[in-house]
Amino acid sequence: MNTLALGSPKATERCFRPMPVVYLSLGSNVGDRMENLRDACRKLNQKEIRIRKASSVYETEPVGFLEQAWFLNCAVEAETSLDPLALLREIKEIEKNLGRQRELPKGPRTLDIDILLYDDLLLTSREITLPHPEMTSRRFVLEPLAEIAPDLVAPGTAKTIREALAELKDPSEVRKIEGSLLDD
Ligand code: PH2
Ligand code: MG
Ligand code: MG
Repeated sequence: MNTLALGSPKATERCFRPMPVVYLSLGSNVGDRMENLRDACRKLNQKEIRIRKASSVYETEPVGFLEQAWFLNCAVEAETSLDPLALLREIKEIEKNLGRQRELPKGPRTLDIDILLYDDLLLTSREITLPHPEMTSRRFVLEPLAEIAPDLVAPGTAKTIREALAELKDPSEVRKIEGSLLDD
């Protein structure tokens, strides 16, 4: 076979390899929470990140540090050409631009974007752990995620998101509210 006619394997790979798919959890409990989430989606789409699906928005009881306002949370599925650390850097930039300061751990925040999953990657580094170590223990993460990816199995686990949600012990309250992030 004339391999030259097909182009180099590298070029072929570049054409056909699907983009990595990531799942993000977004949260806000300071200021105009809905607008902060909308703004976050707009800004993500301005980077090398394409949102493909967004869950409903949920009003959620604070977990961890209880003396703070309720959050709005949602989950999104996106494609990105960024590697995990480059994605994390862009996310930090968006959080900073939305007025987030480094506050109390688990305390109030204008915008928090957490990378839950990056393809099938299992990664532990100083900057990031994938999958997000607390994703399957938090109702405010799993309920929105189950809406957009119920059959997904996180790498390193044997359960779908739907099953993880059914077995979840977290008693905190999570209520779906009207309006989607993508109604603009
Ligand atoms: N984020 C936290 C700590 N606690 N609780 C809710 N309900 N939603 C959040 O997004 C959240 C939280 C730290 O990032
Ligand atoms: Mg967080
Ligand atoms: Mg965070």
